[in-house]
Amino acid sequence: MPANLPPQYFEEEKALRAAKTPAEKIEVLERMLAVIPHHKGTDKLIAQIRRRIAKLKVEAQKKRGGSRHKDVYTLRREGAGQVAMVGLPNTGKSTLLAHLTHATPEIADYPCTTRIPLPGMMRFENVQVQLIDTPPLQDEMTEAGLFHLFRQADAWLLVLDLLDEPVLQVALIEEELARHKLYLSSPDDASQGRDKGEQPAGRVSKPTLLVGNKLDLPGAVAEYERLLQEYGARFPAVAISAQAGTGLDALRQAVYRLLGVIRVYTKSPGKKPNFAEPVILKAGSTVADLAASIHTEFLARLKFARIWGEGRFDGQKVARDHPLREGDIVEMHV
Ligand SMILES: Nc1nc2c(ncn2[C@@H]2O[C@H](COP(=O)(O)OP(=O)(O)O)[C@@H](O)[C@H]2O)c(=O)[nH]1
Ligand SMILES: [Mg+2]
Repeated sequence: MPANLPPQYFEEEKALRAAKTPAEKIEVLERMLAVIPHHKGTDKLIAQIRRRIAKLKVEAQKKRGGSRHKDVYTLRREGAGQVAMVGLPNTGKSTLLAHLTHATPEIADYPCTTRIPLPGMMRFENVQVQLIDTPPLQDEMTEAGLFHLFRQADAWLLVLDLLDEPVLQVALIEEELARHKLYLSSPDDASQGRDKGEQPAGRVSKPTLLVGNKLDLPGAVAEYERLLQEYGARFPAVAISAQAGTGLDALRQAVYRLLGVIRVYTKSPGKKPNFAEPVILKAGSTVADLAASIHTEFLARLKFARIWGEGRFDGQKVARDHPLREGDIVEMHV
């Protein structure tokens, strides 16, 4: 056993002994990986845990009947980011996915129609964002894999039924997620440097948007106002009717903002930029990050860039560490 493991590691060891199903064990092992410091002394332990996860995944699949070739809770990220819906039963998650994407989830007025996650691509302007419809959160019935999915996503949409005590729903969701060391993060956390995604103690916090749904029903507006009073200072929020399709443009925009990314456009000298295909980068990225996202070799050869954008001289020559902004057009010179 390598020295200097944090106390959280030993907490997770206890949790591992208590875990029953392969999926639960996988979740705990993943949290362990998140708290182990990376250095020479821990290489072996990390490798061991990874092997154990791999074995458990095979076991978990066999348990489900072996017919499924992949873990339904692990979805490959596509587009500008992966956003998971989180909510109690019947809040309108599947209706929302059907309205925003080409996916065709099952929708019904009884709980738990959605049993496995379903992804779809949502368009916002010239960007595609991956939205994932999920089974509802509900106490012991929720499969551990769902929390794995939440942990992997870039951001969360809390889909709330405005006519069913939305304030209470947020509190319940927050409590349930916290049990799995998952936390809702506000834009404030990010600006104060508190939100680093993976934090110590296997904690993960994700940018969260509150989505008050069923705005078409009487009484919904007043409930939305109560929700804002309670949580409006902590989280961005939108009110929508997934069924009637109202408020969806504001929702698309809010989802894009939630991702904390910027769009930039590349161009070749003497040519027009390609506005149809933005390059998506984390906010705060530099010219060098852009070059690296294209090809590592390209980064090595990069000498300087010219930039067009708001608050810049057209074609201004900048160095590789120059920070980029939303909408910048960049011409790279090698
Ligand atoms: N009035 C109204 N009903 C909605 C709205 N969105 C969903 N519903 C209804 O709420 C029920 C649950 O919807 P569903 O999308 O299956 O919820 P999920 O369990 O969160 O996926 C269905 O009967 C939907 O027709 C909405 O915006 N307004
Ligand atoms: Mg559903």
